[in-house]
Amino acid sequence: MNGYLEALQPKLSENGYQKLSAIDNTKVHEFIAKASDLCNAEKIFICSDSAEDIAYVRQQAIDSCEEKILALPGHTVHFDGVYDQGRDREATKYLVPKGVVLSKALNQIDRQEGLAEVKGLLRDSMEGRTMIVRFISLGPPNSIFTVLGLQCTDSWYVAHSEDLLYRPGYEVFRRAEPNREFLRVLHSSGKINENMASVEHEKKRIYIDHMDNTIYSVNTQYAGNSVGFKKLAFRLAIRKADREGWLAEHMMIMGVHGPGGRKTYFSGAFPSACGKTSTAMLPGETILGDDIAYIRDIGSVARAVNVESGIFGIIQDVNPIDDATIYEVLTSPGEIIFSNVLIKDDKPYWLGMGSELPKDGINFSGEWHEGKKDEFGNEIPLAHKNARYAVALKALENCDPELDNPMGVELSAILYGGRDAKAYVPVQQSFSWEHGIIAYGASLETETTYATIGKEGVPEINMMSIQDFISIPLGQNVCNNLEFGKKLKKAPLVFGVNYFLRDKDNGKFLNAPQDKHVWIKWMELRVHGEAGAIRSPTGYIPKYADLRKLFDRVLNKDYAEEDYIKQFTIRVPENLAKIERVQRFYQENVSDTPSELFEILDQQRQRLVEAKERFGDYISPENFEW
Ligand code: SPV
Ligand code: MN
Repeated sequence: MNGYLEALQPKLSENGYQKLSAIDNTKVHEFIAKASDLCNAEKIFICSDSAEDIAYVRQQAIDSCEEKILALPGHTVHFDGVYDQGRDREATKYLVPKGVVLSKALNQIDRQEGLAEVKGLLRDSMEGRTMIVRFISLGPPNSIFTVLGLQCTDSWYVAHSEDLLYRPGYEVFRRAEPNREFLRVLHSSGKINENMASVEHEKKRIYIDHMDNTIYSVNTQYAGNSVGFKKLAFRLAIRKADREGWLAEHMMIMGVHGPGGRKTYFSGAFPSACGKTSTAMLPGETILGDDIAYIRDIGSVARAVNVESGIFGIIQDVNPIDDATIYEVLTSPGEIIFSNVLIKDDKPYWLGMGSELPKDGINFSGEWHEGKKDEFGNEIPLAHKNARYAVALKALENCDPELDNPMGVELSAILYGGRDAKAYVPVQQSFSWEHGIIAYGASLETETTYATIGKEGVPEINMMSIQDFISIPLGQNVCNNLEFGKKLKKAPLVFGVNYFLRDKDNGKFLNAPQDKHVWIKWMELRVHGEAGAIRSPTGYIPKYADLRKLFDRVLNKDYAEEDYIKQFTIRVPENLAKIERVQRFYQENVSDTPSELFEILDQQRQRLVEAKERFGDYISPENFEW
């Protein structure tokens, strides 16, 4: 027995003590002992991932009132505080040791100062509470991809969510060598009110200490800030991947089903609320992951795993028309945690669900009725726009069978999708790996959305949709992506998609949400060399005849040529302006930008200028078939 185990013994049950002693890793015991000392937990519960422990965690989430039972079997609801409804960029900081410089685009604080501050906030935060300890395997266990994680939290809701969203890791820790590396998370909800929501939002802190592979999170419960293996450990994984020569990406992974029963895997990076989950959940396709992927070069092929094993998805606009598969899951029995929806008669309601909505109920603001105002006089919506659900992938009929393949799946295509009202066409294929990484990935533009706290609709560059999580110099991330593909025998094709293009005259969206299914099927044909394309200045774009067939086959829709022309017209001024913005962003913010980025953007500018000289500002796709 080591000193840490000894110190922990009084707070553990006999069984808990046995479970913890079975893990032969002093660093594990040390982290738990220090966490418990700092937070002054009354008791410690070690979750071994046995059916009994899992059931206990779920029951405690209900008994503690962090979750309430809903009408359908397996459904519960959790509410986060009014000021705790999304990831919090301002409260999230990297701890930077003296003498180390991080990109100025990253929110940061001196390491010593930050540690003192966050530990001050965590001190005694678990007085009278139980600290729950969870062991997680990020990626399938016992695979080259596996990264281990350990979280201490005082929230049963957080512990329960981890059960739905991650693979169990206790047995992996138990069998691992004594000095096995792992990521650490310490979370406390801090002071909570009668509704069990964190109240001291001005003292919310999420600090990332990469020196110690540790994340500290306090005074928050929103899962994106508290479930450490979501975006918090992801930030540490990006550093690890950088050191070890692989990629940790904010990407979904899906199996796209093509002619003759073949299946082709795509991964896709989209900023929050830009259609990532609904792409991965398209009816008839299979989902392998919806948020975070680890990608490695194995035998000169890009192979990917889902870091997680569940979905923490946005539940706005999920209805039988736009998101049939998810809608079906959310309205059927099965284990689901809803958060920040409206509850009426024990049933969940959300914005854009496609049916009549109640005029009152309980939501994140407490008792709610139509017209209720917040303290600033703004109307409180029925449900938060960033309301979410947590569900295990295995509970879904469309879960891809390769989810736990320790070798991952071979990626044939990578998608980058932004929120671009003006410039990029709905779908295009890059001329090369490098062109795709730069012109689509590194140039990804979006608008801030409700998934983070702050103003909505502010345009911004969100490099590879990873900007909020990047923990290495931004230019280094571009280089890592460029190099990764250059080394592959056959790099995945790179596509840019844009579900948010608007009519330049009336401002209306040019596509219905379902149209993305056609783009996916077109890309699948491109991977197999079964669809033609037109070379435009910004990439290869689809031919009308191919899309027409696909619209008919996939959506049973007549696709008018006039719509095609509107959607695939190359808008030269808007594209030139985009290049300007991207260049300026890298020039001003990213001192280590590789020169290849500027060269590739210059080439794109050149192609646009030449096309403009021949055809004018707005160029219908037919013109490019020379
Ligand atoms: C996202 O916003 O990208 C999410 C949810 O996947 S969160 O856990 O908040 O990051
Ligand atoms: Mn995400």
